Amino acid sequence: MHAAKPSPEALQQRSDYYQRIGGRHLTPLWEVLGALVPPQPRSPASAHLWRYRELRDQVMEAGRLISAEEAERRVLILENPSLRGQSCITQSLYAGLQLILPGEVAPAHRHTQSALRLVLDGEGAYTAVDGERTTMRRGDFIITPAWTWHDHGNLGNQPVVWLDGLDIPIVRFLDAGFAERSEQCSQTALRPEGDALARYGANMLPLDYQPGPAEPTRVFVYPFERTKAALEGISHGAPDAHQGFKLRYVNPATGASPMPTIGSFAQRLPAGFETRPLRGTDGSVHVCLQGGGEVRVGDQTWRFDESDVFVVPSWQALQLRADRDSLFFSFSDRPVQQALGLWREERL
Ligand code: GTQ
Repeated sequence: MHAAKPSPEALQQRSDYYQRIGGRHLTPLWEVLGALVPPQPRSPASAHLWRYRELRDQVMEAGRLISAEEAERRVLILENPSLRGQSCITQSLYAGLQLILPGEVAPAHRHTQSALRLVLDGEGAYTAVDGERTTMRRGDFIITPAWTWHDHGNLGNQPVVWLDGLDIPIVRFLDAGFAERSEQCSQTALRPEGDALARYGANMLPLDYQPGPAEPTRVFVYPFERTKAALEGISHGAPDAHQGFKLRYVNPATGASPMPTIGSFAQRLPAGFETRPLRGTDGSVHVCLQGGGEVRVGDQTWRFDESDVFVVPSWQALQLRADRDSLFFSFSDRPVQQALGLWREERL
């Protein structure tokens, strides 16, 4: 049953009433209920693709205008075109393109926001996380979990560029942000490079190590070599119609996401393969690490090439076509939604 249409007088009375109660910081639910409790997600975010060729030119220009040290982090934020001024790529996630030039240092700091890096370009840089360095190579997935000390440096002779992904909007929403700068610009190495991967990432664990269920992994680098080998190793039989060959990165000690707020994935589509449309409640950010083809989000399509970045808003269907054998990295807030019982996916 639909209610009868109110008379103009009744509408005027209501509007006067809203005005009066507004002065007392009250507002009627019935005027906004549909928007507050929508039948399905209607993300204010847009789909968008950033071409790496253009991104690289823009960030190299920043390299001529400000040093990494002065900037603290020399990063161009990838802002969702429908969320300008909010420093986010989806409602819950931040992405940025970071540049570090030869000889530069991005000084050590820590914050309650969790960060990931996906290395795109150049050789010779490192990230140090809580006293251990890792050399950054293209395709490597590196994490700096909440409240870990981290600094970046470039000991080589090429500019190094990577994509940052952080949970900045989640921490902002929760008003739970803390940060501090270290007195030491570059952390002293407490352990040799490779220690964490050997200790926690070789299908073995230290005997006295008992991580909690939401604890981030001590493995802070997932080398591209290993990811590629895993994707090749599962590439037999028919690819999944909606995802091709896809794996999620995990904390090897728990099977949970490497960090509690950001889920991360690696995907391979064989040349000529086209996925069926797939949508999920987690808006996601994708990077093409190898190959090229076409991406369709809703009714928009783009060509993608190596190192291009694209964002897919919540509940918009994603379809990919690989013209060449293609590899993708992606991240989203899926573990948050799963922990809260909110995550849904639909195969179309
Ligand atoms: O490298 O620590 O893109 O603190 C934004 C905030 C990178 C970082 C960002 C950060 C960092």
